[in-house]
Amino acid sequence: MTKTCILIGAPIDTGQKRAGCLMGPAAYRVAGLAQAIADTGNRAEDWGDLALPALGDATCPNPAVHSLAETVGWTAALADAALRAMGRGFPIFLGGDHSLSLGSVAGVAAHAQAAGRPLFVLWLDAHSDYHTPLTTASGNLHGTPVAYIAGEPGFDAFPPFPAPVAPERICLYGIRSVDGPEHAGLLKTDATICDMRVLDERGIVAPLREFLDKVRAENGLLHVSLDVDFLDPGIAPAVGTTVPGGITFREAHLVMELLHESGLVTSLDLVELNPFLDERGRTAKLMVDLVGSLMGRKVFDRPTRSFG
Ligand code: 6HN
Ligand code: MN
Ligand code: MN
Ligand code: MN
Repeated sequence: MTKTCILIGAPIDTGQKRAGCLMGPAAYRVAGLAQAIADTGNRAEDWGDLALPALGDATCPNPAVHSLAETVGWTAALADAALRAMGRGFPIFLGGDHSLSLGSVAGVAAHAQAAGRPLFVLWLDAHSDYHTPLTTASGNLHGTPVAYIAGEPGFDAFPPFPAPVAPERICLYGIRSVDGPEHAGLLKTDATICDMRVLDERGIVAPLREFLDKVRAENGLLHVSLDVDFLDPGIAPAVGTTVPGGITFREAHLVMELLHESGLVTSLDLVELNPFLDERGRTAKLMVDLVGSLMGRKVFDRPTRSFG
């Protein structure tokens, strides 16, 4: 089925401390995202970049937390855009750091609730991003979206999450860096944790298929959040939080190909690209190629599927 991809730029870098992620949306456009989508026979509609609304007052008892008012503002702007875009097509959020998912997933969740369908979230990341504003030691709010999405307490400064996603509908896939408080929080949930130990032992396909089967069984919507640091730093250097031992080039494409084949994905975040750290655009280009695979680009188009 032909999809209309709606590109929504979110030039955010206040969710962490290193400058540069705000150039992400521009880098994706330069790397040819719209054309890569068109090449798969789908449509791309670019809504341009969102702007940060006027800042309100926001306070947090954890003194480490910074840029709270900015993050709350972006969250509201993104939630609004996400809800509008879900009514028209397949939104692709161009970050910007991962704090953008506080808003993108909030809007997607509001749409799912209105549609009467359960939302599932696949988090492709080196990190679990399960801090709350109360537990983060770095104070970087890009480390918090999964806890917000799951409805954890501690987000008083933020709009209440519209329809929290039950942790059993969340899959953290590729993780290899989890802080103590995140670990403690996650242990209390039944989120699906496909950390690198699991993927090394079982391979990348079976655990992903199991999660996709659950989405299908419940006729769910599926939001995919793709953090650049999911990928091994050797192939994707343009991110401020590299962690060794990541997903390889072919594994990443295979994940995207399986997601395409499932037909289940309804929205996507591309986050944490810092073009200032890139090498001749290779990370931006890889992310664009991965979107191509997610949208159906194939090396060899078999008339009938002969595997799996
Ligand atoms: N990301 N856990 C670390 C922190 O500062 O809280 C890293 C967070 C990384 C965030 O992956 O989007
Ligand atoms: Mn992340
Ligand atoms: Mn990460
Ligand atoms: Mn931390």
